Amino acid sequence: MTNHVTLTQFIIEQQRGLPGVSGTFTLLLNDVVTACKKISHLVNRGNLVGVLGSAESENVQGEVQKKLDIITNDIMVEALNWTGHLAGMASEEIDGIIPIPSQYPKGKYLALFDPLDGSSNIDVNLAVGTIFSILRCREGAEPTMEDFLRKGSEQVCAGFVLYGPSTMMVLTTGHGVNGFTLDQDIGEFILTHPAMTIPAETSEFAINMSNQRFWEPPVQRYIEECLQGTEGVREKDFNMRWIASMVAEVYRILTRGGIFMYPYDLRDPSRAGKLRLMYEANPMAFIVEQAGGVCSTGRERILDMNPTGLHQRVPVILGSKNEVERIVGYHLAKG
Ligand code: AHM
Ligand code: MG
Repeated sequence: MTNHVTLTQFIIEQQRGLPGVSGTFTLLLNDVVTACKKISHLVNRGNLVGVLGSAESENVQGEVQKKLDIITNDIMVEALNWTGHLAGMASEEIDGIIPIPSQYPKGKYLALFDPLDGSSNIDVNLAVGTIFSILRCREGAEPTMEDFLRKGSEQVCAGFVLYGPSTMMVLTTGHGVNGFTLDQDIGEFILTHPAMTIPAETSEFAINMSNQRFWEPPVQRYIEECLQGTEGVREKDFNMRWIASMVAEVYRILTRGGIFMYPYDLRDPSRAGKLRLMYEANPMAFIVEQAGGVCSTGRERILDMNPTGLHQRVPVILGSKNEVERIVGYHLAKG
């Protein structure tokens, strides 16, 4: 029989070698895994269990919520709030800090998550995902906003689960990136994609072209040069993908390279992009950098940004090193 490595076994063995590790982190990760397995089951059952469609409500950011946005948020909160491993949480679906109910013990970590990323895809049966970020917290005190608003470079762990043809978890604790496939028969995530790396070169880009007229000149220039193909300065043809689900785009880039952009948008300076720093851009940036890629706003490394709000939006340009660096170069050339 093949000796499969489960996610729990992998994390225990990885943590064993590290100084000052108590095992709490492994238990916390198991809580996240439990929640994601529940979400995977619901996403897979779809309308058999009546979870598709709009909830006819809006979240704090004025976005129409799907029923599953609310259900998956509740699953995450209820799986994480009682186990004693967290001091607090934050979610795309909730305005402020989500406290740990007073009857439960508090732990030394904070979890930030987007429970159902790409939820516009859910009703058309396309890929969605869960993104999470783990920060360390001061012990013994109720966490404040200051405890949450920390640079992405301070994350101790980041991951996402892609609910696609297979359910996959991709994880980093700052020692490379590993991918695990959910074996539905035994209910365990199994290590199937060890040491994932992003090739530095690519000929594939992902951007929502319908926003083209709102992009800044450096992004206009980059995409125009890609579209010119062999007849332009790049002297090669490019391919394009847009899944409208960041988890699926990042997973594709982790497996075959590529570049993904939701760039600065000139429409509304108060919303400098679509994606949220704390629970979308930061965890993805940690994963992408650990796999050898680059993640930038075009002007600044995402992981170096000083956060100003839980739901702050930022421009995101991530993926294969040489291409992201080229676009950053175009931004710098502009001055
Ligand atoms: P969401 O968190 O509300 O689902 O929004 C984030 C998603 C990303 O996964 C994806 O890259 C992007 O929104 C797609 O946006 P668009 O619908 O403009 O193509
Ligand atoms: Mg999202």
